[in-house]
Amino acid sequence: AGAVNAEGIAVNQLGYLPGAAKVAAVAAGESTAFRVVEADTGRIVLRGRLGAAARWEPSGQDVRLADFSALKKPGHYRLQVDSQPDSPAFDIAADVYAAVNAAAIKAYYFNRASTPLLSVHASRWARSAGHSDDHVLVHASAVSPGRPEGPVISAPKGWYDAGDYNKYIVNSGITVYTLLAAWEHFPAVFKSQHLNIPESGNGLPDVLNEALWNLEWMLAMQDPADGGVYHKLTNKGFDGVVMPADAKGERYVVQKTTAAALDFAAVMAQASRVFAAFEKQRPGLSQRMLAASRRAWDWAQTHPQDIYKQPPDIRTGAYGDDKLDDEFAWAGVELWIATGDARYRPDLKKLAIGVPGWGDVKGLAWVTLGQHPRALSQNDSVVVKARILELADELVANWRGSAYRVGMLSRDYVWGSNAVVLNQALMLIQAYRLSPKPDTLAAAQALFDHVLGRNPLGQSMVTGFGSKPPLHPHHRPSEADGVEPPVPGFLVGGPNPGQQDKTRCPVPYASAQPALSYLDHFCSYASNEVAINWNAPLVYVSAALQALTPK
Ligand code: G3I
Ligand code: 9MR
Repeated sequence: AGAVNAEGIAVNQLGYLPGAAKVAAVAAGESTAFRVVEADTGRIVLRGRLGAAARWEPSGQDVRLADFSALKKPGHYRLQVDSQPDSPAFDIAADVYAAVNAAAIKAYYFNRASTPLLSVHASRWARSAGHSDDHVLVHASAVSPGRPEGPVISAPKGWYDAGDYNKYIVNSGITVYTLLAAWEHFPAVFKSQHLNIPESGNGLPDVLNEALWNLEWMLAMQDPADGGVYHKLTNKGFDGVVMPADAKGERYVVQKTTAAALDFAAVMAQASRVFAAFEKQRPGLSQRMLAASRRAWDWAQTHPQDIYKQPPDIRTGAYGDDKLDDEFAWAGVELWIATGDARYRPDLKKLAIGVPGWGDVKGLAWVTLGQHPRALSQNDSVVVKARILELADELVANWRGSAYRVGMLSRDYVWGSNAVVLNQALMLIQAYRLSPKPDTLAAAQALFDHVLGRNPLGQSMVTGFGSKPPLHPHHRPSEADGVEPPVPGFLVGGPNPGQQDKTRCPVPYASAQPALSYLDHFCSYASNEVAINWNAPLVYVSAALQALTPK
């Protein structure tokens, strides 16, 4: 860390698809020209002029852009500017994002609870099982009035949320939705993908096998007595830096909330749609999911405002959200599309759009609506398209107006900013699917590039990928396993000027600037943790670019 080197050339460290928009960012200096050379021979393959120097507000630095989209020939290259260090080497190739897409899904396997990771699947990151979660106490906050206190439930499987070992329904909702949406929108990317997980080869695509690991846990989080859904399954406090098998704290399910019920209802309705096509492999599953979804929805109708309130003896993540109209709209849309029953249909004219995140899911409703034109009336179709394009216009304008050619504004750099980046890209991709304009895809590509190294830190934000990947994520297994490289395929949270962890860190952040507030140190849970909801748009966007970029 320390002073930020404002020199250098930042590129997507993986590289670019042949037909993609290709932009590098260069710290502004005297030079006004760039060249692209073959990394191995130094032979010049393209010369170009740099754009005018301009200040990028989120980093406070002056930058020039190099557009080398004209170079389409597959190869291994570097970008050069006089009196600057060369860019990292990168590829132009038709399969340049296949490995990161596969690893980003496999990362979920690495975060599985209740099962050992065998070396045949997990290689050097093999580990013993953690958290059987078959003897979970129902916390006092979750016991219904008039019912006996202190029952025990079984809710095994699922993924650890992040660098901690707890399992949260709210965060699982958007995560599983995004993975299933990737499958629904771009099945060709996943059909023959082999992730080498225990279920591989069982007749389901691996992305669905992996999603099922968490869906099965989610189903167990619904109280069969009333259809309500527990907010989380957790320890009382965060574990120390130990492997899952050595984290032996008592486990609790805590409070049934409206947000949990609705996120659950939304995802189960979507999953029932997806798994209807796999009735042969998983008989009855689709119907079971739809029934679970309806019950959770019904529970939410009679408990419309049960906000999560962290009990005094529970200190783990809250995922608290007191604004629930977006959850109602999203669950309503999913149930409406899954059943055709107009009773679930929200008033689309009154429903706003936005970039989704765990606490704001209305954007997901629009994603689903955009995917199901045949379920919509003529009028609805017009509203859906208008709303999605309206958001995309705003995001494209931010991209066009950005000196860095990345549509992130200073205020977008929050805890988990890398997921803001990729969820912006995800929403642009929805617009591109409805109205394929090159700038829309270029703006999405730019955001993807940003988390793969085209940023002023020259930092790839995905473990195991790029020339400068994160080495010390806030991920307990990666820290405790004695294996030098962290578990691969995880997107870290990214720059966050909140720096909520800074008093716990022995070294300072790179800078206070929004886009530079990042620290590759285990201490930094506010900028360098991993999380299931952050990885999901990485899966989605890497698949989408592969599927949609013109050859
Ligand atoms: O909502 C306000 C917004 O109005 C304000 O403008 C903005 C300014 O910073 O802050 C917003 O609140 C932020 C909130 O996330 C919503 O995005 C808080 O500052 C920020 O501290 C909060 O961060 C959350 C963090 O937990 C702390 O609660 C992250 O979104 C969330 O991803 C993270 O999740 C944790 C789990 O609790 C535990 N497991 C790990 C996981 C990842 O770190
Ligand atoms: O490891 C925890 C991480 O998953 C959370 O996102 C973060 C914020 O809630 O908290 C981390 O745990 C820290 C705790 O809050 C304070 N003591 C140090 C813990 C990190 O090792």
